[in-house]
Amino acid sequence: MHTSLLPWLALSAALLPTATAFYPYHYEDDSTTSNSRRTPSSPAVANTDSRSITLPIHRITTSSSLRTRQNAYKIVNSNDPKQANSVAIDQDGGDLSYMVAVTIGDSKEEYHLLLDSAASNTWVMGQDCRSNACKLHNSFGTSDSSSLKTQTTPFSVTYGTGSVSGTLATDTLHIGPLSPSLTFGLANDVSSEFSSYPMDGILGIGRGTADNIAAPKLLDVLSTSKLISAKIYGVHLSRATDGLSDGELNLGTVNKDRFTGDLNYVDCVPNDTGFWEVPVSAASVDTNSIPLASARNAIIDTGTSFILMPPSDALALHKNIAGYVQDGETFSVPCDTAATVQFSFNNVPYNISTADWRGGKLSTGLCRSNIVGRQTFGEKQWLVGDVFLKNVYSVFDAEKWRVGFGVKSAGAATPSASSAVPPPPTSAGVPDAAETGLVGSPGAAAPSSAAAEATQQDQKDELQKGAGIKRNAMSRVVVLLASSMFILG
Ligand SMILES: *[C@@H]1O[C@H](CO)[C@@H](O)[C@H](O)[C@H]1NC(C)=O
Ligand SMILES: CC(=O)N[C@H]1CO[C@H](CO)[C@@H](O)[C@@H]1O
Repeated sequence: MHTSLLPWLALSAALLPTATAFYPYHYEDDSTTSNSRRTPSSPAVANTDSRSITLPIHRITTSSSLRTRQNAYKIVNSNDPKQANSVAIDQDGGDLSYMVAVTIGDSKEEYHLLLDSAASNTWVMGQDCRSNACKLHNSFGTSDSSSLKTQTTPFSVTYGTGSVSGTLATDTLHIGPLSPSLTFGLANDVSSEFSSYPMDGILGIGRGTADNIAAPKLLDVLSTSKLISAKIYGVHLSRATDGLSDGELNLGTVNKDRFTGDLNYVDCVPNDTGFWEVPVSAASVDTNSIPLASARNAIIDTGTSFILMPPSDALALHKNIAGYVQDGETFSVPCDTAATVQFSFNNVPYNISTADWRGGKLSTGLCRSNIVGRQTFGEKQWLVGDVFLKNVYSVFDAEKWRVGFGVKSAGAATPSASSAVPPPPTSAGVPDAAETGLVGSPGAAAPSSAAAEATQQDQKDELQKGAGIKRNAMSRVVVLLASSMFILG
């Protein structure tokens, strides 16, 4: 994974301005390869009774040697939501990947699928997949579920650095208390980049209509099978440092306990992309509004970790942060900055707390900014991901094609600007395959033998340790760009 940035940029540029789905984004540091953080040969036994500890997911060995695998990716599970028709949103412990655990058919195995609001493709790694990424993850197939109906219809999703392809299949998807029958992709070929992320597949909850998986979309299926009464969902993302493990996806209705006051609904812009794309009425740092040449839109994407905007916009924003330093498309800022970044929708301002947009500490003594200067799509489009979404309760309304934002209720803690500088979320870096023999998740600290005993305090301790790893100033950026060239035409 020690690929230089330029090829990535070139690839992503070549794909512009096609639509995307999945845009996890993390910094990669040269100095962070740490063998000690990974002991893939001795995974701890998962305590499958608890939803709130760090679980190494353990693939149960079956007949085929191909399937002798052990999934040691770190997942921080959230508690089961109290509201009906809801499911926990888990994460990687570093606020980079938000996932929903599902089971499929009569399989007892859990699959963690990345929650992707920017596309409607759903796929899971298949049992016949021989790609390295599949060997490292939980895979699914006919030996897992007797109700699985496979097809020969191929699907393919092309990413900036590779692709996922396979064939379609139909089975019952168990998502929280709901069990729709869904046609999804069974991936037989998965590019190596997926070795770096904990998810076993992707759960597409975008608005896309044209799509490379030619089957009814999850929201439509839930609606037509009368499992939900409205095509709407609400998202509350957990913040790892809050330690609340309270991420939740509310299907068919919103969770009124998650926000105060009314939802601020913003109509999606006319589009042909299938994005949840809404106009940004203003952006500011503290009280300084950021001068923008023209109106900007935000693509609201749960599958994107950070906030990506065209370079000139990112520069204009950071110019309002005292002491910022630009390094190509990335920026760093003094770690003690108290600047509050605000995005307004329908002229209602939403704070992005400092602890969210300000990332981990670099060896320069500065901290990264999680707002990156990269044009992902059009020059007016910002890709607004989890760094923002952690600060609001968000509602995706496919009945009226609008996105609602709610101010989070007390109880959903908001870190103050003065809270401790968070450790770099990718403290493990991406392990060097040559050294570890395994390419793993950026957040995939190998679970200790006492993982079954792990508590949130343990996780915090581990994160603190990660913070102590010497950082290399010249961090690089690794991007997995999902193109919907085939998805959205
Ligand atoms: C947003 O940030 C500003 C500046 O720090 C602060 O004055 C204001 O109270 C914050 N608003 C909310 C709702 O937290
Ligand atoms: C607001 C909105 O949803 N506009 C359009 C988005 O794109 C689809 C497909 O082209 C249109 O049908 C919507 O009207």
